[in-house]
Amino acid sequence: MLKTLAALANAIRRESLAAIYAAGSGHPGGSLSSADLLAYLWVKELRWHSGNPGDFERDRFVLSKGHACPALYAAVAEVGLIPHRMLLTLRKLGSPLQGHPHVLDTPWVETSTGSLGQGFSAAIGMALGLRYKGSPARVYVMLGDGELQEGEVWEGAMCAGHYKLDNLCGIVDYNKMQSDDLNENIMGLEPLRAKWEAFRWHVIEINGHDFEEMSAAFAEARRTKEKPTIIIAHTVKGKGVSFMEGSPLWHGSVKLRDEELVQALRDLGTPEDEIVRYLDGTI
Ligand SMILES: Cc1ncc(C[n+]2csc(CCOP(=O)(O)OP(=O)(O)O)c2C)c(N)n1
Ligand SMILES: [Mg+2]
Repeated sequence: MLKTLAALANAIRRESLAAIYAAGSGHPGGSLSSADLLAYLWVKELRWHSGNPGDFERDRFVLSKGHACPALYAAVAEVGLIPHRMLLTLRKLGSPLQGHPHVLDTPWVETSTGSLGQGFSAAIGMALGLRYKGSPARVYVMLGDGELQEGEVWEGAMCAGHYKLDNLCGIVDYNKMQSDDLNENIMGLEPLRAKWEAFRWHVIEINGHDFEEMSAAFAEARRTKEKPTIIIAHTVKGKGVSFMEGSPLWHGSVKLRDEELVQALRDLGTPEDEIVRYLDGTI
């Protein structure tokens, strides 16, 4: 099972980069840091019950760090909700796969996101509404660490803690960077665990590239009652691509040159004949 997840996350990374390359624009760094978590969530954690996005009892997922949507799109393609060939329409006019997730024509997008902080608030509203209606569905929301610098996040955190939303699970992609620099140089987040605890959340810290740790953390979140859970997932921005790892240059929105896509795909272990097909858009 774990090997399969690793292969799937690798495919999400390749497909995210190919889509950003084809679009001539997009955010690779935060897509690569979140690829393992998105693979786990979509394959192992989210329950779609009938498999119908219109099913009221489905678990909800909100990518509040909406700019990382190339990885979300690749993940939903991996679980069969959209065709793979659609991925290369990223950011094109008329495509459902816009540069930030948009609710139109994408039933697996619960709310449009991209303006940082807002998706988190919307997810909290969903969790509250589902609880009032007696639904067993859970709400999962992924935030960026730079996103945590938005004041709206902490208003939401206070609300979810106050209302004891134990059907809500937040995941922070803690890659230590936002757009141009380390968060610590822009506006420090630490002590991050203590902040969430102060807002009455149950806190779990994991390595966001380790599937065993994810499995235990999501199980613990499901068991936790009377509190929302936040999983602080330590990750590496640009994970898997040598020249992107830990470099703020690759946050986005970037245009990938041919040689950069080739190097990135080689770093991800892509066979040479497949690299050619990624370059000419026939994969
Ligand atoms: C309200 C708002 N302010 C600014 C931006 C521009 N912006 C897009 S991504 C980003 C940095 C986000 O950093 P982080 O949340 O850490 O994302 P990641 O590192 O996962 O890519 C910023 C400032 C935005 N999308 N929304
Ligand atoms: Mg970040």
